[in-house]
Amino acid sequence: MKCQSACLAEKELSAETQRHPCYSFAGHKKYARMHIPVAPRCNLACNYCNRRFDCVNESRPGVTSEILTPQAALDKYSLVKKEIPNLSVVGIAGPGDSLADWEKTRKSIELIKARDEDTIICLSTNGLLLPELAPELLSLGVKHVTVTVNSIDPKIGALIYRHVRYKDETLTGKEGAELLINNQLTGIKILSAHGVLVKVNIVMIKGVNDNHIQDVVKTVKELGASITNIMPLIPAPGSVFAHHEQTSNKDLEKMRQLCETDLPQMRHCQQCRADAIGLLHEDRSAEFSRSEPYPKKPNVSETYKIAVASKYGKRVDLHFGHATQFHIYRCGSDGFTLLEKRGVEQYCLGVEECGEEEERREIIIQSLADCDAVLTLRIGYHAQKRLLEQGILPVENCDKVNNGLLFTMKELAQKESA
Ligand code: CLF
Ligand code: SF4
Repeated sequence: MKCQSACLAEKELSAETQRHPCYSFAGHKKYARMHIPVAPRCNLACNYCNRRFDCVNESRPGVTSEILTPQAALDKYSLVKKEIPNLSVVGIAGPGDSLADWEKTRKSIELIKARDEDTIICLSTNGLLLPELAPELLSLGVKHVTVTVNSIDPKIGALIYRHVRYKDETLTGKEGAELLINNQLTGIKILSAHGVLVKVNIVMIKGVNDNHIQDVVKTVKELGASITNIMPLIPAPGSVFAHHEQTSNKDLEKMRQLCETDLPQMRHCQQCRADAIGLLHEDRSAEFSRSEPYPKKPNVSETYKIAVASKYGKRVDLHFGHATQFHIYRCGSDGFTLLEKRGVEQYCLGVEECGEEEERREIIIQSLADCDAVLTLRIGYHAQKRLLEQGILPVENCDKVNNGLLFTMKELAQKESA
């Protein structure tokens, strides 16, 4: 895989960073990370963000994470560490900005460091507060920080950020973007000069900053950043860029190739959730999500048919593309009834080898044509789009099936009343 040669050179990494699954390509197959969702607040308004979802700078638009107090995050960490001994990193990636909610972030770091000195602490931030908080990060021993820098030109920044909230003032347009960019670049310089490995995330937005990304990479390189992670724009429903074209993998890869002459490129990013747990390619957050009491029966007038991607019918625990069968439920005000378990592999048998992703996706979608909604742990942008075109609502959730069904019914009822 290309990344093997293009990521940070393994032999040059410290023993600690070799255990970091995002910074080390080899490490991502061996070591797990856990995100603790302790920081819900944010001080920016990015046009690709819908605050119902996790911070898009490090995550993808998905299911809003539960919020934990620092103490609850420590308790959860202790539980996860018992179950996943190869857990090496605790990351704070929102669901807002880790520095905008500094007190909670700081407390969480202190608690986890006191429990396990060897656990690597990692932060992701929009960088607005970096210059003032970098000294604290250094004294806490944080050595891995991700900063999202989408532009170094305030004119372009003004197209990406609606406003910047700084010291009780709200700045807009070029003025806001200029302040943000200055703080991001100053913060990267301070951290890098003190031995922190700074990863810079860049959201590639077609027609907005795509012709400017090489300049961003060159600039952050000069300031000491170690690696860049160019990520596609995934349009979030309800955001300003909701209808903006999604960045294609082809364009993304072209850009990474251009930029890797300056800095190593990360290619194994999963754009994970703010409460992700496990190996990067094997999210186990559903296993550790808080058990909510069984919800009351829904108060809806309609009856819905909902397809659920679930291994055993207990939790919503499968990605749309990985599901070989769906549990089909009838859902109404009288509760939920399992109608059938519908295999999707059988729908693929007629297509030779069923190897084409698009073809397989289409077959699955057609097999669910009688459903009102599809409930999955995760679902890709194109599958979501196709389902919506068919009048089927895609819903992401990582709870028990019953709770997920209730959530989906509310979403369906809301859609109808909109
Ligand atoms: Fe989390 Fe980010 Fe730290 Fe990794 S994730 S705060 S650097 S521990 Fe990793 Fe996930 Fe991609 Fe982030 S795969 S979204 S790059
Ligand atoms: Fe949303 Fe993250 Fe931007 Fe804040 S920094 S507005 S949470 S994408």
